[in-house]
Amino acid sequence: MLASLKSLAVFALAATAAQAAIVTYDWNITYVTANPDGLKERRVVGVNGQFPIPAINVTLNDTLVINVINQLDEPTSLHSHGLFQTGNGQFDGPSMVTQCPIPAGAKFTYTIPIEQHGTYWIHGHYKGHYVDGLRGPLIIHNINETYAYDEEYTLALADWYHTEHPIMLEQYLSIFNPSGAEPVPESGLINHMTNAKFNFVPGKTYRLRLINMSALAMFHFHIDGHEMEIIEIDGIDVERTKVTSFPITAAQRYSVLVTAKNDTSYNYILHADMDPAMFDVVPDDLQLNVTGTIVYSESAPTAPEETSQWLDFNDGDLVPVIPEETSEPAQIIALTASFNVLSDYSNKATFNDITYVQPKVPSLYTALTTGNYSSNPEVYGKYTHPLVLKHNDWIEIIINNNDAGNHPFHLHGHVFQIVGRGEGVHDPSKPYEGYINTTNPARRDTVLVPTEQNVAIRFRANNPGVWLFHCHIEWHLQAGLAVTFIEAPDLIPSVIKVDQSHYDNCKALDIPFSGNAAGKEGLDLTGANLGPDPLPGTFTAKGIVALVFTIIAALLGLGTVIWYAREDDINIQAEAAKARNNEEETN
Ligand SMILES: *[C@@H]1O[C@H](CO)[C@@H](O)[C@H](O)[C@H]1NC(C)=O
Ligand SMILES: *[C@@H]1O[C@H](CO)[C@@H](O)[C@H](O)[C@H]1NC(C)=O
Ligand SMILES: *[C@@H]1O[C@H](CO)[C@@H](O)[C@H](O)[C@H]1NC(C)=O
Ligand SMILES: *[C@@H]1O[C@H](CO)[C@@H](O)[C@H](O)[C@H]1NC(C)=O
Ligand SMILES: *[C@@H]1O[C@H](CO)[C@@H](O)[C@H](O)[C@H]1NC(C)=O
Ligand SMILES: *[C@@H]1O[C@H](CO)[C@@H](O)[C@H](O)[C@H]1NC(C)=O
Ligand SMILES: *[C@@H]1O[C@H](CO)[C@@H](O)[C@H](O)[C@H]1NC(C)=O
Ligand SMILES: *[C@@H]1O[C@H](CO)[C@@H](O)[C@H](O)[C@H]1NC(C)=O
Ligand SMILES: *[C@@H]1O[C@H](CO)[C@@H](O)[C@H](O)[C@H]1NC(C)=O
Ligand SMILES: [Cu+2]
Repeated sequence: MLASLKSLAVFALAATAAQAAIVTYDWNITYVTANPDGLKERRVVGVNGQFPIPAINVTLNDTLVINVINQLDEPTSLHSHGLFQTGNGQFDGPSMVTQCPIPAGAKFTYTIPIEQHGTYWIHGHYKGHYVDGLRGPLIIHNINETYAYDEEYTLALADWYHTEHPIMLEQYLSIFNPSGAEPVPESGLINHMTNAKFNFVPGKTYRLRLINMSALAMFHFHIDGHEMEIIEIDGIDVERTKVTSFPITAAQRYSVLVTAKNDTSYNYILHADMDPAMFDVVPDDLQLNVTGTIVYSESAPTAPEETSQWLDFNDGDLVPVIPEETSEPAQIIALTASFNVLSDYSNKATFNDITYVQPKVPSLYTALTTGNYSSNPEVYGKYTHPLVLKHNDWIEIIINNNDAGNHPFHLHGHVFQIVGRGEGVHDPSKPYEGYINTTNPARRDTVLVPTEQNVAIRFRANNPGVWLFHCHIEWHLQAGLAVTFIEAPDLIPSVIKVDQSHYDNCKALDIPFSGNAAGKEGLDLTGANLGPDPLPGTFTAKGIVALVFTIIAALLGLGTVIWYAREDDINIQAEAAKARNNEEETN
């Protein structure tokens, strides 16, 4: 059936060749020097010597071709966030999941048939390249848009750090950071600027496409003097919904329609307020409230600034224009997210006590090369946290957030329905009680699960491939908050075709590209990458640090100076966490 679907698609492409175009971008991924917040010049990752990187602009049914030359001094890869990549999972992008990364100096071409429309983004999926700047809009126009508007603007919201990601990552995951405090950004930016301007002409209707490209921050969006109507979330058109403000978490997208005023007597501020609840420490000089300007007339004064109310807006209330009914799940998977100091003494993230560790062979290549072992989760290695899904089953995932922070979870290769929300960690031995909506539920690809709450999502396993499911706070992904869905593994070899150019990446980097997670045959996993495991008993973070330092100090014959310095840090973090909790209570 899949084969015939595929040939149908090829036929349709041929039949409509007049409209459907091949849109090619040549992207040299390069280091660039930039100072986007005007506070510090630094090295960033850009494209063709430019930063911010150029937006990609295509139309439904086009084929997007990106010719990459990696001119960095380390490997890289690109993920087109939110695209289904049906039968095309070899181009999804996450390093060591669906491909070997592109080596320094190498060329690689992503070929992506466009089967959706709406607002997406493209970003690096190798280490933290996107935090260092490799992130840009990927806008897909519909052949006929669902809603009429005159003009459109894209607003890429992002947090910005003055330090390069690898340096911060090492500190974040070090044993000196047992509480897992994330690096706090120095700035928030709109379109990688501090003073973005958007020209409005009286009477016209504008579509604003908002993309949150943050590594950490959550924003609340609001425009002085203007009402907004939400019409799209994560590529899904929704019924017009009036709002004065809404939150947008890392990796989510919203489109809003805004009707311009009838006169040009004022210009107006638009606000993207970063939510400090996500930050362990809020430095005095951090500008949490990022602004831009709606310009009616260069000479007009700015309308008095409003303070927006942050609304407790529920994306589950948004109604998709094209309904999709849900179905009773054939498989229910409960995943509990926690952060703990693990057996390597660093603070790591786990789903059901497993922290994600990359395999030696990209998981997709394991699915392609292990024959009928590919349906056995063991071949993917315990620490990729493989979950095998049967073709066309409805899958329900109950995501429990057992952590003090909020987490935006993203599924590759799908949109999912938001069917339930509840308090606390759901007990899997009991029936789930949090169902809120099984009638055309809201669909999207990234959902926020607030602290100590759970969310139930559903999707149909109709896209054979290997799809990562992870927290989109980059720090948390690096800390291991991910699982791997192995969807319809029996069909993967007939649906997904990987050509030599993919394996050339592996060869150049000396990465094996067949066999199980250890690069061996059958279930012989000797030599597979292993992760740290939960520590036995009830170690506290502080107790562990004290223990580690006692050992290190003894081994190195160091005095107590460093230890006291670090203890101060820990106290500062504890104070910050306390302040944050108080703040959350008063909100
Ligand atoms: C777009 O592609 C789909 C399937 O590939 C096809 O059914 C549809 O007719 C195409 N639309 C246009 C306007 O070409
Ligand atoms: C990319 O780099 C190559 C080799 O340096 C150069 O020939 C080419 O013009 C560059 N392309 C773009 C789009 O900058
Ligand atoms: C994007 O493409 C559309 C349709 O092809 C075109 O009308 C529009 O001007 C393009 N926008 C940008 C920013 O290139
Ligand atoms: C788009 O709209 C035009 C004009 O109304 C119509 O002729 C065409 O069939 C529509 N195309 C699709 C794919 O709906
Ligand atoms: C983007 O998402 C992050 C993480 O959830 C959040 O802290 C930040 O405020 C968001 N930004 C916007 C503009 O919504
Ligand atoms: C602008 O003027 C038109 C016609 O007078 C009116 O229908 C419309 O509501 C006005 N729009 C706004 C945003 O005030
Ligand atoms: C940011 O904006 C919010 C909402 O308008 C307001 O409550 C808060 O005080 C502002 N924060 C700062 C630091 O200005
Ligand atoms: C469920 O979603 C539908 C459409 O998406 C909406 O009309 C309805 O109000 C929602 N019901 C509940 C209980 O949220
Ligand atoms: C696996 O496939 C081989 C042939 O390729 C077959 O002989 C064997 O019985 C199969 N094993 C299982 C468990 O299906
Ligand atoms: Cu997270």
